[in-house]
Amino acid sequence: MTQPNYLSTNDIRDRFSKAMSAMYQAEVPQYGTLLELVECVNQETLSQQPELHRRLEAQGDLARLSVERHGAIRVGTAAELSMLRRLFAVMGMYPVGYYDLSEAGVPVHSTAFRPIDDDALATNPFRVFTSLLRLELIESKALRQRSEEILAKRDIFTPGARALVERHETQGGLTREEADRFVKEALETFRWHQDATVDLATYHALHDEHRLIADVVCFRGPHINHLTPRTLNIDEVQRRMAEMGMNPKAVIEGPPRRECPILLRQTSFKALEESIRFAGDEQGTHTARFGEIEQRGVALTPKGRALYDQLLNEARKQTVGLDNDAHQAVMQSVFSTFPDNYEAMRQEGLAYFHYHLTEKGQVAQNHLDTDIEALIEQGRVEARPITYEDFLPVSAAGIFQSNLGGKQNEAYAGNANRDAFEDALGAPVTDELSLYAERERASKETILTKV
Ligand code: OOG
Ligand code: NI
Repeated sequence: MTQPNYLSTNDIRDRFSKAMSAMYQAEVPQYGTLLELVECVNQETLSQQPELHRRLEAQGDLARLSVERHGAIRVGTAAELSMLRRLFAVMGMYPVGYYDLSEAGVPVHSTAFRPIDDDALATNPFRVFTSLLRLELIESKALRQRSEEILAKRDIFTPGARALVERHETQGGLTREEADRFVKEALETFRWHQDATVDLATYHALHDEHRLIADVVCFRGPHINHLTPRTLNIDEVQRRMAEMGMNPKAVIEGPPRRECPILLRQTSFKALEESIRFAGDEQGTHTARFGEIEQRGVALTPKGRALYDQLLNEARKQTVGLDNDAHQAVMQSVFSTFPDNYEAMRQEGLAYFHYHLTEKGQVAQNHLDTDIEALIEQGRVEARPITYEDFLPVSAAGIFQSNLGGKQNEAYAGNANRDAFEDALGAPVTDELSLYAERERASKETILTKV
């Protein structure tokens, strides 16, 4: 229980995500343009699709849509990652899911810090995809040691942020005044720095191994590298991005366009080359920050996810080198075997649903039926798709690569190590599928106590 004089973790997260969005807008003006575009397309989509409007409103997705963002950061050490875990906990964000990017040739593994409860997600589902650099995968011992030395010298948190995290832990919350200070101090960790901590030669040596290593090691902190709004029509945003002077990545990642969207579709505009002052007053550039958009659909069960993975693999053999239109056409045809209708997905156990009483169901209490299917048939219970709140490793790899100049290193592959990640984090990551299953189960239980 939050004490009455403490601000709720939901409020702190909401304030922080808005402050982060304002900071990124000031840092990367194109992000502001992207927000406007997404807002405009969302309004158009809602007025063209009244049924979608009704459903999003009923399930509380409409209110959160305009604030919904995810960000991404990359850190260099276990100490940084575990301190981030404590910092995000102040905002009610917890590590969910393990993503192995070594498979895609990127030397990191990741989790997403995000809210978990229905209420928290409905208030503001702000998530941060957080990657830990895996220096152990770098072949050159000299480079590895040099990186470790550089990272050991930095503290990515302000003393004020550290003190407030501790205060939250010992007193069980933060007062309004403390929360305001916390938001300000915590934001510092994610700020962009035009000054690198190393000289240009060191930067180049690390960059030659992998651009990501340079991005993590050479700066004072884990600058937020993108902040992603949620759109209701990603194909339309992708089309208009080019018209508005943004340079979109070639294809939209994830499943194809459908009547009933599943999981997550994503695209981004390419990273910007920015000028950097290196140690010894040398000028250079670094490319890290980009813009991204996402469209979210229903969360899939293990069975649905297996079907998705199988179809994605089939399609990948046929989509190599295709432009977006051709890519989407192949995806559409391969995915035609994935039922595109919520009732079929529900009947076949492919997706998760939240069950709730309809108006009719609320009126007609105390009847004997305790069978959910019968109640649905009688119009007393409705099943709403649960929105997917997580990420997709193959899509994430595509996003990394399009912004890392396409360079990948196959030598990194086959190195999933969830135990090592959890050791560094100082806590286990929660399995994302168990969270959806639990929300579905709890919604059924609530109904059965009411009928
Ligand atoms: C993270 C890339 C992954 C997503 O939306 O899948 C990601 C990064 O580039 O640091 O953000
Ligand atoms: Ni992203």
